[in-house]
Amino acid sequence: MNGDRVQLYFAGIQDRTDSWRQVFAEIAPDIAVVDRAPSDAERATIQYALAWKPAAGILASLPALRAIFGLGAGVDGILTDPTLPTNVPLVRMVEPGLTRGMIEYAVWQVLYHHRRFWETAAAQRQHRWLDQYYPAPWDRCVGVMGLGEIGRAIAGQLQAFKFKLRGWSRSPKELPGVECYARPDALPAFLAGCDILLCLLPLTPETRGLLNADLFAHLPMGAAIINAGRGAQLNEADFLAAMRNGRIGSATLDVFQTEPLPTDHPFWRQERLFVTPHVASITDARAAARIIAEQIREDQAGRPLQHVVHRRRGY
Ligand code: NDP
Ligand code: OXD
Repeated sequence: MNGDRVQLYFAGIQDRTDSWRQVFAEIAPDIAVVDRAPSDAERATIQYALAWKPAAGILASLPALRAIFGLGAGVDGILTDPTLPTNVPLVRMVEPGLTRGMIEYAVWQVLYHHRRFWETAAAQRQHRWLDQYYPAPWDRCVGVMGLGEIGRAIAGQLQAFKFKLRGWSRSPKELPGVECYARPDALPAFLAGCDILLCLLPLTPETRGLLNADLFAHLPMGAAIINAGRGAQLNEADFLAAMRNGRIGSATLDVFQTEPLPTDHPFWRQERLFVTPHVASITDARAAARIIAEQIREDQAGRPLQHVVHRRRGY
């Protein structure tokens, strides 16, 4: 405790520390932020942590920890710590601003590939007037991998454009206007119709390397891929080969195995590949601080936390 205030330790939130400190000071003055290496006395009393890529072992060194709040929707950067306490709930970020950003990004990129604007941009660089043909959206199928908070919201918005929509998830779903598939055995059937594939999966042992040559082979020739899930889901060598042989016609990648993407990485030079620097969406610190402060108050009052990660599933 810091006076009678509960303490929230910032664990590996990197360059966002200043803005998050300010937001908590403004929105939740009842919470004391610890944004540097904690003293021994603080270690003994810190009850909550806000984490993105914490140093391995740091969270295990806090014996009074009651909950870890992930700064983002994906908690893979926290779960990589082998010493992460298993008895402390890990809460992932569900925040309307984060979802809205993902909707904007996904709609922009689905339309970019649907209308082949990558071709228009290439023609502009050559000062070339390009007559383009494109099919009606109802003749184009968009497949959404991951029908969680974000995937569902995006599928809902894409309906306005009248695309044919498919979705794939771990457990079966029923969503209006979306042909839903579940589990690995349904993956080939799901992929077979997807002209534009959008990956919004969390990184888990099951999804690591999932976007590989076997999966690409089930897609229609020339399909577009958009990966805004996690970089480690994509087998980079298989992806480059699939772009070369035309199985993948065009792509957008927001997430990479190594971030920042190394300056000499072949992705930078790939025609028909649009690279964005893990900016599909960002957590709105102000809204998130309100959500975290509310969750802390609920926990202090003995009520359950929301959006707790299922450790065995990994998301
Ligand atoms: P959720 O936990 O709400 O949803 C995850 C979805 O993935 C669920 O539908 C789940 O299925 C499905 N899923 C998980 N594992 C599998 C599997 N093995 N096979 C099939 N489906 C699976 O997460 P969010 O929607 O909030 O976020 C998804 C991910 O998006 C994040 O983990 C993060 O990696 C990424 N993200 C990226 C951002 C960026 O800026 N690039 C920003 C925000 C998020 P089920 O419904 O059956 O549980
Ligand atoms: C997230 C992200 O997981 O920004 O929220 O990648």
